[in-house]
Amino acid sequence: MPQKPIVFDAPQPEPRARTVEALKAEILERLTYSVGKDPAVARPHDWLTATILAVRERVIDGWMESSRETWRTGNKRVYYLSLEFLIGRLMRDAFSNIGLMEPVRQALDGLNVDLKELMDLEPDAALGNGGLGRLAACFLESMSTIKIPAYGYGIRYAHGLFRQEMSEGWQVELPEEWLAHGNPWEFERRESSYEIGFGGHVEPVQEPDGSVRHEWHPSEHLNAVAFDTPIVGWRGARVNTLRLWSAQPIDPILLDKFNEGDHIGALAESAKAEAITRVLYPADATPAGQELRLRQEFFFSSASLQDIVRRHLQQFGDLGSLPDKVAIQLNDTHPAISIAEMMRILMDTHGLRWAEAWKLTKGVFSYTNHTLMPEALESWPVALLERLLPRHMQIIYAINAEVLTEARTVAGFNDAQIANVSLIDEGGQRRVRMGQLAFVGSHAINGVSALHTELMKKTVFANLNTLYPDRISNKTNGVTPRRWLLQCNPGLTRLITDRIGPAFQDDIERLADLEAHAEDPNFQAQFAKVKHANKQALAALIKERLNVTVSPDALFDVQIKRIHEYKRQLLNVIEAVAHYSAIRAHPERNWVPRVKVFAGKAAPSYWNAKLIIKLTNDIARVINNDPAVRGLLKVVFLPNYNVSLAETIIPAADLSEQISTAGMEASGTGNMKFALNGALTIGTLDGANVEMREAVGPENMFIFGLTAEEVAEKRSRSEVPRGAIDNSPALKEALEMISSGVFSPDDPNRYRELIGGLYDHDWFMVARDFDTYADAQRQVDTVWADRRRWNAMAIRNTAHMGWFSSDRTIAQYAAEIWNVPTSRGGA
Ligand code: 26W
Repeated sequence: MPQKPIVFDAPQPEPRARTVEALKAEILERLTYSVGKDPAVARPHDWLTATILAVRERVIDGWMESSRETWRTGNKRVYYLSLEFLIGRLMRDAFSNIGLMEPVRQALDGLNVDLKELMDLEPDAALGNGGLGRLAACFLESMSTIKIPAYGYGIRYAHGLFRQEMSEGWQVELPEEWLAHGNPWEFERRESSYEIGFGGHVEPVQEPDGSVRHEWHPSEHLNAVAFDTPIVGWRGARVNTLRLWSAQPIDPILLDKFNEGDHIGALAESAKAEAITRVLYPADATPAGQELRLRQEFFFSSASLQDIVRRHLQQFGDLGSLPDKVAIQLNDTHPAISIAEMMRILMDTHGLRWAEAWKLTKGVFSYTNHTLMPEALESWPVALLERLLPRHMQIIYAINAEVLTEARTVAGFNDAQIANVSLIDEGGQRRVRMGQLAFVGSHAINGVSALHTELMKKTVFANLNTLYPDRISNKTNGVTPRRWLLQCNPGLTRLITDRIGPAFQDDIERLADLEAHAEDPNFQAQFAKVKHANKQALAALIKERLNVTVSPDALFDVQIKRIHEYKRQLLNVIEAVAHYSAIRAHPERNWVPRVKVFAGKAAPSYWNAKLIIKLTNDIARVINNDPAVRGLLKVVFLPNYNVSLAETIIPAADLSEQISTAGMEASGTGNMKFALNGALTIGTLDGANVEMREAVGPENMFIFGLTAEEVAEKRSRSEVPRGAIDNSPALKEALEMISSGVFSPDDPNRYRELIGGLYDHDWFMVARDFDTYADAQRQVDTVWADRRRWNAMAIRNTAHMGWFSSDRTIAQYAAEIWNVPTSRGGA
């Protein structure tokens, strides 16, 4: 590999002007010369492309500067490896972060084009399923904001998460086409392409010094081609790169075959290669377990590591300095095969000895765990790994031998403990456990909330934690306040700025200054007015999408997230039924008008989750059309939940539902976004809810339900939930209504089994948490009736969410795991 050091003495262009006039001229120029359209006939999509291209040039100025600086200083780089990046739209984010939102709006005004209309046209990049993917996107933005030289590495899926439509209340999945109009944000880097192999065999080669080197001869080859997207930090602090890999065949067409007349066969190889990056797996809690998924994982891990090692050698020339210059964060176990791939690259390609390679590997890697659910922990059949990645399987065995020796000799583990830390699960079909691999190959392992980290130490990684104490730490998740406050809620941003000044925009913990204004009736009125306007916008959207009329004066009660039994949308829906029945039984009472808003996607193969969507829609139809309810309760399910929809819904929420079975939601991040926007939380003591309660004060949150410990205890006794149902007439009645077909007259048995599960085992504690949940909801009504109290609580929620910024989270990773400096200090 030729190592030519890079010198930045080539002539550089002048940075682009940022005035309205300059932007206007350039948008026109891009429209004409890049899009190839006459302004007279240009369509909105053409204007969108031209506008992004014009602003993009200003982004590029910062991008080049950031990259040059890292080459010049030799600072350490952080690499965030994630199979998912749930980016959403980039336009408002980028424009606002480089401070060009207003000038662009004016420039477009001058061209008679409406910026808002263009923004709505931009596709929402859904290269992720949910929390884990969105966290990766928030982290990228924060790394740029606090000036960490960083790359995100992932896959450029041709089709992101499926589009959800409703057909008679059932979810149907349609392919998602985010690239249909091209993607002006990305740069294809044909020159940055790497060969990726699969299959084949391994040959041991005797070296002159007597040692044995292994040569992997894959039977299949394909290319990984890089596509780069610039990620701008707040006020353009820094611009980092999101590098997504696309799979391409080495030979697009096999001419021999074609000439023999096998036209389909000639293209088959190419289709097989491209299949790897065609679609995102839509399951967010159960591993797909399919070969294609493992191929995706290895494909992007290998391409990323080859790129990282190439860059490192080009700049520093030796591999020994790898841990000083490179930090690689594994976002869950999806990229965990990187541990073995790094060992292979260091030993087989660069000739390092095992001990040295292992030391360097552990020095660069760290791993974040996002879930404890046993069914969500990835493992691969040994036979599959052996066939697809024979060399990696050898390396995994060798790592395992080393770990098990240490466990026996140093820690004195017994057989059960040995079996528990082993990388190989020997129960039944032998499988490689990716969590164990990620753990032993990393110098730091973290959970995503205080509770989750503690549970991690006590459960999945208990023995590994004994063997390698001090590797596990907590890094409570955060969200970027730019997207989740400044951009999505301009009304509130203006109000806060008027009240406490603009400093919070650069130091979000200054939101705490709002505390002093929480009881001010004047400020409360303004705060409520902003919320009301946001609710009007949401009401309009609900009318447009569902043709349901809701009043912005009602309490907006919102649960938006992936549909999963542990997240307990079912609990919420059952409570809605009980409430419905109470309103009908007691029309004379002073009911608080409520709108229950739901949105979220179910994994296509997750039957119960899809049934819960159907149930919500069935219940909505009955309740919304029952004149006896007099509009006091409305239920809506908004289809096709995505980042953009969240940006509209969250600022309009009064109440945020965070009601997972305690111990099951690793952190949650929606919880933080809602509270930041002044919604009150009704929730369990789960994930980051626990820390939010400490931050805002227990009196400003509605906490209910079993604790994680109580849940574990009840499960271990496999106690039958009958009592919970028999002792709660309201629950009993609601369950009977649902299971007897009140909401499904066309198929009265539709929900029998679903509800039967609650009588049977109630794994998710829906029945056992029902009464305390319903009580908490009535408590919510009481506080809502005292609007001054409500508003004060809402303001306090916003005031104390500053700590839940992803800038804080990333600063902690930087100081405690990556050992890199940031513009916030530390390290
Ligand atoms: C292999 C299949 C699979 C795919 C994705 C299993 C598990 C996942 C993720 C761990 C699912 C996920 O998004 N987890 C969420 O991560 C968020 C960010 O840390 C947390 O806030 C959520 O609590 C957690 O559910």
